[in-house]
Amino acid sequence: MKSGSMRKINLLTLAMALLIGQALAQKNYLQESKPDKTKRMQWWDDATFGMFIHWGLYAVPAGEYNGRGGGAEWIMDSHKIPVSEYEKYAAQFNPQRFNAKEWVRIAKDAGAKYIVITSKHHDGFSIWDSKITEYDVMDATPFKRDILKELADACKAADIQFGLYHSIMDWHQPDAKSKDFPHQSIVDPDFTKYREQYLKPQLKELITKYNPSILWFDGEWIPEWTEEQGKDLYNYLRKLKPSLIINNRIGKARGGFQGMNKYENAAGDFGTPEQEILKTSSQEYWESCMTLNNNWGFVKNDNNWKTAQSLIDNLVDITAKGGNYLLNVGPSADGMIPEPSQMRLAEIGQWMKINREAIYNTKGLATYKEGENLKFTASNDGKTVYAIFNKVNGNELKFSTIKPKIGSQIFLLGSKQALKWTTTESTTVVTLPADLPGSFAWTLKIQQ
Ligand code: H79
Repeated sequence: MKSGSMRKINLLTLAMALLIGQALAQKNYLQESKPDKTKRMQWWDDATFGMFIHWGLYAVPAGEYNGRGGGAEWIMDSHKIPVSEYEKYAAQFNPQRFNAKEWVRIAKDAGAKYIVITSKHHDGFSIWDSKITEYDVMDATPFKRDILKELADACKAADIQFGLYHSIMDWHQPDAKSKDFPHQSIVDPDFTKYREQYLKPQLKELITKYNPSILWFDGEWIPEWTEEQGKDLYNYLRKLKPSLIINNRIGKARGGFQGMNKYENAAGDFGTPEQEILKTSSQEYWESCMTLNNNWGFVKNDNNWKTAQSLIDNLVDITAKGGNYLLNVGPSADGMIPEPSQMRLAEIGQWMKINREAIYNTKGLATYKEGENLKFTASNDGKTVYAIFNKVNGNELKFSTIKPKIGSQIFLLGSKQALKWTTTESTTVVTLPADLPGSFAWTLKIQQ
């Protein structure tokens, strides 16, 4: 039998539990402390290099509609293809050569530490087994395999972080119809309904089923989407998975293709320059996403491939400015990452084998400017400086913005011999070996 005071204590405990529960439920993830954010972002910041994958129904037309070229993942819009027409590509989507393990191997061998794949692009097609729509790979295609499940599993097995790109704009959901795309003839769209009964449930499904580490939003610029909705979504998602890392396109703060925020206290964890690299470092986290040729989605006639040299130069430039590099592949409708993409990724991987130390777990030293051919990074503890150069004049490398301490040892990554160096008031001169290891760019490791 309980005494009166016991009952009081029990009631008090219950009331406290309810209060705590409520506080937790209302936790505002937008007010995270700086140390908490630093901790959450650490693996991502250290990873530096990721592989983006744009894959969906648009791989079927591959940049051509009714004999006319133009458009890749935007082909539905470029040619004003009606929804009922575009839907027919689903019947042709049967990528028999798709092999998740192979894609993850390609990413890992390139040195990528994470992948981000389009769960749904602007065309609205879901490449996973979604219970919320039949416009997905299971119900609408002959392929009937859960692409995201296979990739999430392969990533887990290979210790690669798994991320999902997700378009807020959706050209297939009638209620998501935007004023910006008037060619979809839908009367009375209900954007709130799309948001609450389609977008959020699909994202919840993605988080519960595939446990992504990153959510990468896009298509946020339609006028129907607001910063307030972005903030609400941010809290909703972090509550489902507190460690999630989410890009700034969840809200409205992005200032065009340069990708950084136009105002303070916006939703999202990192800026997203698209097809460009910041001029210098930033106080904010950022990631440049870039293509290997001209397009994100597969386009059969797009042969404008970047050279391995320029890709590695970009990686070094971005790392030296403290950013991440998200490099895209657009697999074809048979499930293959294009051969020219594979070749370039493999070249990056070869380069990474020698120079990885200067890239991962580093911070950028963008204030040290020595022209376009010499960039600096430092180990997270600041004790080691890396000087990465892509041009050699004779057998000497000279620099003046960084002065090695007396007694510092200087090595070339990929060779064991300590190098001779001298320094004057203004300039340090390092004598390089006759044969440099590997190609494209080389790294001096300066132990301070
Ligand atoms: O998924 C890839 C592209 O399909 C998608 N983002 C990458 C990662 C994309 N690239 N470009 N666009 C979409 C076109 C968007 C152009 C604009 Fe705007 C939207 C011009 C004006 C509104 C973004 C926001 C650029 C300037 C402001």
